[in-house]
Amino acid sequence: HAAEAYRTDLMTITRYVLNEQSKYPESRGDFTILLSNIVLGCKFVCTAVNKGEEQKKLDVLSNEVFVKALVSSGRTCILVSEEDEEATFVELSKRGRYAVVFDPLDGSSNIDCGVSIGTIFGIYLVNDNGEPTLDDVLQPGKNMLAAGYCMYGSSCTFVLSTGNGVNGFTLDPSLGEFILTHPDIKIPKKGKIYSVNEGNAKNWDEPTTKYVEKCKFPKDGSSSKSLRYIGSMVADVHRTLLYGGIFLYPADKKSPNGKLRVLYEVFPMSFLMEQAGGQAYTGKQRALDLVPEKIHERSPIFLGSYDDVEEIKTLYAAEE
Ligand code: AHM
Ligand code: MG
Repeated sequence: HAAEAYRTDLMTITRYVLNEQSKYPESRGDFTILLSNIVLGCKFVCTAVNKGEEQKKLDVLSNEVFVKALVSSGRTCILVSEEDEEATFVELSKRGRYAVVFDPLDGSSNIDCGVSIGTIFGIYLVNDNGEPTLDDVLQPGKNMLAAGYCMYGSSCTFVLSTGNGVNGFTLDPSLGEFILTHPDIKIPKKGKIYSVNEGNAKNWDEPTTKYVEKCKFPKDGSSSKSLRYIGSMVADVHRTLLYGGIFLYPADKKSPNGKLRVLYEVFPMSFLMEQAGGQAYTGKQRALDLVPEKIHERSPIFLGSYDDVEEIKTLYAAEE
């Protein structure tokens, strides 16, 4: 087992990224520095979550920690956070080549009952001629250079893709380091779980309704799927990535664009799914092809195992 090999030869996340970057002769080590600042923010949030801080405080604290760590890294030019209405443009003296989009603490309504929550992020490389503008982040998700999340659960897990597969790292609290524990994660081609807020069913469109009906009452002799829904995207997506199946946050009559945000929820998770061999679809197109017009834009999303997402695509195609 590959993870076993690292028991004494500790593959920390920094070492992993340095190895990856050494494949690119033009690499200047900037990405490694940027990522270690994201990791620092995640370690802070992990500790704060474990101390049992209340939601309001944690939301604000987490955002501040990430913004400060990212700006001081000297490697960023634009930041988009779910917590801030406007994008942050980094002052000239601290400016670097990367744009980072993130949700510092997603699923935070779950904090007070101890359910797993997480940080989600995506990274773009920005053209460094001229002033950075919003257009530098209003790019399709397929242009992301890297994406990931950190889940604050029974252990603290960091899942990362730099566009070359997906790897999972677990925080070793005694070392204060994320160690590679889940090398080269691949999502099962087909799963046995569907994950959706069924309380919204009365407002769903036809394809979503048909799909969920099929999960429960399959007519082709296959067995029905199990329903698992935590209501915390990082936890629901993490389970989907490891066990397979499908996660849905569809459009409905009340929310025609669903609930989840394109830049820092839909894109990073779609990027990871594709990198793990799965798919991500909006109901109209491949999620990573979407071109956002606003930084806090929302989109419906269906992501997970290749075959399961293929089924929902077929149902939407039949509608047209
Ligand atoms: P948040 O950014 O306000 O925390 O909301 C996002 C969360 C996701 O983690 C989760 O997938 C979704 O909201 C759950 O929504 P719902 O409660 O409508 O099922
Ligand atoms: Mg969120």
